[in-house]
Amino acid sequence: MIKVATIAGSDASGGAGLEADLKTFEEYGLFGMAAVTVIAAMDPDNNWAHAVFPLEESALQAQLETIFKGAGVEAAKSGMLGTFYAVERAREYISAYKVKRYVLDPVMVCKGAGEALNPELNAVVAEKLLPLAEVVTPNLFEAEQLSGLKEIASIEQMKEAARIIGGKGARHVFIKGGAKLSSLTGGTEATDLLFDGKDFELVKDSLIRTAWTHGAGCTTSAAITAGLARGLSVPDAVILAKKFITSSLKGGFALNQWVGPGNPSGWRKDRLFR
Ligand code: PXL
Repeated sequence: MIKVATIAGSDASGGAGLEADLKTFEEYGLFGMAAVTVIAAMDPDNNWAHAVFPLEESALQAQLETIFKGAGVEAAKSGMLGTFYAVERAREYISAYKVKRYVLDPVMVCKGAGEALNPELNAVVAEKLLPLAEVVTPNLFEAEQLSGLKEIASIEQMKEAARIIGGKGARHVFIKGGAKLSSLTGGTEATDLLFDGKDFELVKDSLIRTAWTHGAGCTTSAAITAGLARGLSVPDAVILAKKFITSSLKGGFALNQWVGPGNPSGWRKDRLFR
């Protein structure tokens, strides 16, 4: 059995966070483990406002011991970390246990929540975690924050951001232009960019026009992690993850009036009922 772990927040609504990660690992036939950093809950009586409850440091550390010392992993990802100590503990365990296939999802926003989360953490995440990352998976907003570029609205600007972020230590930078880049450029496909420190590769798939995208970032980085755990190269893991997220978005649905998650099991329906 191939073991894989996520260090991430719990999204009680099930669409993002470690719930999305574990569902995705399962679809790849892997054994998923999770260290919870924060618990996110949403208020049905107040427009689905997000509340984030950090776990105390000793509880996080005990989970990291369980996973990295107690079991070992082929690959790991981190998602929402939420506190300075979670960033530091993630760094400590990923480096002490020499997790080479580490995917950094630099979660800075939640779709629907509207505002940036923990902006004070971004510089620390960049400094401590980018140098460990086999792949970092920013969306356009996160790529702007990590690169310092004001606005990324074209493939050329994505390339420039990727060069800057690669210069901060990540071995591969995967910037998700997705539907947002299409709407900025009038493109007809969802286009992302992979940079390996030298060459660029555009990664495209059909644009799924949907509002039900909650958890898409988490699912994408989990799928890349899962592919790496299975021994795929980074480009192959990214291309497979792109197909996976397209199916997941096709399977998206309205959970309620505020939010709609993708569905990581969407690819099975696609395959069975094509
Ligand atoms: O989609 C970003 C995200 C990541 N992790 C957790 C979340 C969210 C957004 O809601 O709740 C735990």
